[in-house]
Amino acid sequence: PRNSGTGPPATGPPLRDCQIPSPLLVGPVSVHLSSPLSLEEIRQRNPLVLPGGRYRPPDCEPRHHTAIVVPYRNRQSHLRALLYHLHPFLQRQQIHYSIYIVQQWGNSTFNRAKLLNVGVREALRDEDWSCIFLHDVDLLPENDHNTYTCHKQFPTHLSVAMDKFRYRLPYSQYFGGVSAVTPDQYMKMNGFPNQYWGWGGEDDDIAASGHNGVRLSGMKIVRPPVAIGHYKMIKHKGDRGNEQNPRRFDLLKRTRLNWRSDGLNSLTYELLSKELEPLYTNLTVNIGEDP
Ligand code: UD2
Ligand code: MN
Repeated sequence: PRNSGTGPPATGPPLRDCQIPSPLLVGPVSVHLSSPLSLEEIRQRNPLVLPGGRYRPPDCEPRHHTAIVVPYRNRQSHLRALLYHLHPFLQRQQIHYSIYIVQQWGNSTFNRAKLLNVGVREALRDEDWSCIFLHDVDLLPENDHNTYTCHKQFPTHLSVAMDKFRYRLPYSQYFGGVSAVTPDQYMKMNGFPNQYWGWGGEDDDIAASGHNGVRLSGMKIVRPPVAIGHYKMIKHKGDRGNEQNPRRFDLLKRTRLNWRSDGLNSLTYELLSKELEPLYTNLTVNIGEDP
């Protein structure tokens, strides 16, 4: 069907499928980080983006439906830089997409993985997304051949070559930064762990614990070629409220015991608001605090 909820009404003949690869791709793009534009200026440059940060290609039927989920607190300038780069990037890929900013309410210790769980659950209430991206706010993709779509069988790790790691994979089980799962893969993993408060470990919990990553339950991780998976990370210091988690090493030892009971099936939170901003859907959520 032409419509899955948010598109314009179906009138006239059906659209033809979007071409693969998209004819709009340009390959490497230079990502400059100096003084990002205002949200209003970014909105003006992306006139086809609908409230909530939604988009579908106007002249072909998209083959991919991707929700971008961003864990977030207090990173205004990074958010502007991300929206500035990501909207045109995704439009060139001719994907049907929406951007969700999952904002942790209050001052308790930050919990990236739990925010991701909230984002996945809330995004799937909106739409039958075929792919869900888990995206740090400070990472900007530098090549639009790195498509924001999912592999049918296996979780994908996209940010394989970042400037901060001198454009190499830092270690083979690394799963941080930008990754993607289908809803099925996500269910199979029982989502992400909810118990990692503060910086570190939560990404390794998925990929690096034991043989092939127990949480991956037999799945492996697929990656784009290093030449394509280039990202710039906006330079930043550690945030207040996201200090290194000293318990991460102990938690990682227990993944094998815990993963079936800690994740999607144990997720609790209170959604405080959901606002359809011009360039993104803003979810403000109370996820509690480190017990
Ligand atoms: C690395 C990983 C990241 C995650 C983290 C450990 C890279 C590029 N990324 O990021 O995926 O595994 O280590 O937890 O290696 N955030 C806020 N506000 C805060 C704190 C964090 O919005 O106050 C969000 C934001 O989206 C940020 C992400 O959490 O990009 C990760 O935090 P970080 O950027 O401080 O950590 P970093 O760069 O070491
Ligand atoms: Mn970062």
